[in-house]
Amino acid sequence: MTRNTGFSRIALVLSLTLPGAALADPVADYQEFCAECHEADRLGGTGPALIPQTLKRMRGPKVEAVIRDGRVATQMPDFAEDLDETRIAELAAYLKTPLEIVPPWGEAEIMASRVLDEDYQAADAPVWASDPMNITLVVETGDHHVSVLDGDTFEVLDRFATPFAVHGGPKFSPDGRYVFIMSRDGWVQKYDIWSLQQVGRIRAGLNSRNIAMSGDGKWIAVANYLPNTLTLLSTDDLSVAEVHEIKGKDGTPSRVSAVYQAPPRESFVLALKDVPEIWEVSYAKHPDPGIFAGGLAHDWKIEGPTPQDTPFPIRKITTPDYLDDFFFDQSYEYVMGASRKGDGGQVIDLLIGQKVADLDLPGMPHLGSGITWKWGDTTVMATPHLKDGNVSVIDMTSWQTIKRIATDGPGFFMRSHENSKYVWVDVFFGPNKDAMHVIDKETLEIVRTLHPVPGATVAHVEFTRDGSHALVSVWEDDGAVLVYDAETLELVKTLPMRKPSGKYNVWNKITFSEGTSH
Ligand code: DHE
Repeated sequence: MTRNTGFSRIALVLSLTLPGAALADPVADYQEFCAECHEADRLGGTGPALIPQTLKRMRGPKVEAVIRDGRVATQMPDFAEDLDETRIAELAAYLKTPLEIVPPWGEAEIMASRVLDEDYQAADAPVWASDPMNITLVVETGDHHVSVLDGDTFEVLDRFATPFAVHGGPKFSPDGRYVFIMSRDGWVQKYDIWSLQQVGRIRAGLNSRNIAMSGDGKWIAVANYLPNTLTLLSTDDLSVAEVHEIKGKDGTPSRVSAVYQAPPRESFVLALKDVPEIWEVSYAKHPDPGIFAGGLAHDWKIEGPTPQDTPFPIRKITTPDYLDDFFFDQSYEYVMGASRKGDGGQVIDLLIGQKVADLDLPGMPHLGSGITWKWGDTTVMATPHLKDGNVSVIDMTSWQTIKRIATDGPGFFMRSHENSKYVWVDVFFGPNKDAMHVIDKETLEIVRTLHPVPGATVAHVEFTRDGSHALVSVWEDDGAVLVYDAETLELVKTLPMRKPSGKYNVWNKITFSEGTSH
């Protein structure tokens, strides 16, 4: 049990000085009212972890309001009758203080968290008659579920519970049969789309960013903030293949900003948040010894490894600036990174391991949702800005910004499809959050702005396999997925959903469609 005695002392001082606060002892209140579901160490149990790393990231009502009023569509009850406003405020403040001791979360602890469903039965073929390549998943953050949609009829084939607070894109196995879903509390869930059943789940980190699937479909890499590690899981049975501690070349520990796969390079590439380095982790059968010193072929288990060797050797590249999020060109040679300060970017050539260009990218671009398309005789990459109302369009040959498209406010997500002449971008923040811009890929002009539900946030778009329909989230508790004809931009169907966020089409994802994020 982690008892934060420092906080108890503060609580004692407060209780002696603040009128009406005589009984406030947040540590005791936590143990009495919260620990049963969130565990004595605040790292989560049936309820999520109650630590600043998780709470800071959660959108929606403030912590105080959740304690007082409960959280709709979850098992979180209201404590208005048990706790007065002072005790609620102090309890919320306690939850926002970092843990004094982060418990070890290595291979043994991760493996102990693994649950494989006993009643899971692998089907020989899909138990439904839809096109397996046109299945689309909808993450419903309102009540932490995923809906499995037939991408032709838009019928819901299944709706299953996910771990609390899913973040980032789920990753499909290369054949599109399995999907792996990550939550901010570090849980990785494996679900079998053919049999519509969960296979199991494992807690790969205590607070995590995103996951990546290896090109050969054998490994899942989990980027963690807490602890400072990268966890590699076998996709087969979710067992731990390796836990890499993340420390820069000078020994500074670091969080991982994001990890993505680079299939032609047979590697994962990750950016470090607290050290100006990017790492390349090879999962190749025979990693190039000139680049990945200490690497072993993957049949190492048969041969027996020597202790200093690893089947996932790492190459570390020092970068001129810290990278936050990043984006690959279609050849996976170049990494386009956004600076942590959000005032620019850089291009790193992975072949030579050096910066080759600067990017004019102010306004905190959200590169993780950038997309590319052919434009004249070049390819452009476009990304929304999180801090101002612009979309930057960059020529991927010269690395120059060729256009900044003014939008009605900062946006989060962009999407297109090879068969569509339009790019869709949302206005996630501010008074125009109910707007969705449609941009012509050729003229780079906004040709239509949709306001499907006045006042309601609309965000994130995914296309069907053939690009004929665009699915838009009405990101509200009583929300919906709106299905548009992608050519005429007419609404053709409304699917009620609980605060839908991202949507992910099997085909677009496993073929790395240029109109979708990777
Ligand atoms: Fe995300 C993807 C980072 C906040 C919803 N977000 C990503 C990815 C990164 C990222 C690096 C790409 C990972 C991947 O798909 O493998 N997100 C960040 C942040 O740094 C930021 C700004 C702050 C943070 O909280 O960590 C952030 N993200 C949010 C939200 O507040 C969102 C809107 C709501 C939520 O559920 O947390 C949110 N992020 C998403 C979604 C994706 C995502 C839905 C997947 C988009 C896709 O189409 O692939």
